[in-house]
Amino acid sequence: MTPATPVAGRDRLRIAIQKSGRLAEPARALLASCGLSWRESRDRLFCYGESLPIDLLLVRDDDIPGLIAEGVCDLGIVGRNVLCEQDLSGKVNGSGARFRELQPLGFGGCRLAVAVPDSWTWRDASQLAGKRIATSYPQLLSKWLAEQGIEAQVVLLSGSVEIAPRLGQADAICDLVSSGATLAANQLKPVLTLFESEAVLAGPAAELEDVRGELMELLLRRLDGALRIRRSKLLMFQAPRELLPTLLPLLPDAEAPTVMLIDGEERLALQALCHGALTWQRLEELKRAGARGLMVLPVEGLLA
Ligand code: PRT
Ligand code: ZN
Repeated sequence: MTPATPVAGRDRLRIAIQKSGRLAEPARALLASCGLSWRESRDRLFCYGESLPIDLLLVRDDDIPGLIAEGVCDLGIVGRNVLCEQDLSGKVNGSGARFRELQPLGFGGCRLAVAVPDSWTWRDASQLAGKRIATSYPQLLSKWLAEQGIEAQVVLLSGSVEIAPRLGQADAICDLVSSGATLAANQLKPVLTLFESEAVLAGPAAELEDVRGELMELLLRRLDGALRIRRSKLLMFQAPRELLPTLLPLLPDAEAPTVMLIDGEERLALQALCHGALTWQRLEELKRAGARGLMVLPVEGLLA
């Protein structure tokens, strides 16, 4: 593989995303919310950017770090698990990091966990010593085992890892878990979390110097806005004027709220952009503190 040097003459930014699978739709939706649109090609592997010179390459997620490292793509949306596993294997092979995480994207959340048969009485990690552990993430698992000082046999499987103990191929597994339903269906229980993952925007280890660097900056700015919008809600309510000092501390995640006096200045109407989750519990707490007519509205656009 050649290092991440820009391919001469390319003045369009190219982003690799998963063609199909868990991250495919959310990745496209996120990029679309940044104002990108594309013309689909007939083979559906390449999408030509129409609103901006930013094209999509639709590939398998495992290929994304390599495509960035080779300079075939400038950016990619991929699970942190895939990025770190391949980063470690690059380091193990002596070639060093050629890609890096630029921005977590807030979807595709999961964790890499060790799971053991339900029948095990679990105490601690030392029980893994001398055991066979099946995984598709040999680098992340080996690194963790080395850090813990545990000697165990890593059994590399490319798929269906959770069935390995029943087939007698392994004693335990190390695999991605989200709901945990797959583990439970295979009479396994998660006992340790090695690594927390989510979809991330990945880019080359070195900065892009040409026009693509400017496009990347523009995209990162829009992504930042789009991600903030996803987390943000507009909260509105009314309350007696004198309750403001009690109500404001209940809004620690709000940007400087707008407060208007109404009803002959007896009452206030407040609106605040909140960046944390506005749960029922929080709304009930505000109501108990005197807020009335509480309303939570989605935010369509945000420009600081
Ligand atoms: O075809 P391609 O190679 O592109 O896709 P893939 O089959 O390798 O990947 P895909 O689409 O399954 O996953 C893409 C990425 O989604 C992963 O690299 C993770 O970053 C992320 N992700 C999030 C997950 C899960 N959640 C997840 N639950 N990837 C896999 N799983 C597996 C899990 O291991 C279990 O076997 O899904 C199964 C169901 O999980 P539970 O815990 O909800 O039962
Ligand atoms: Zn894959």
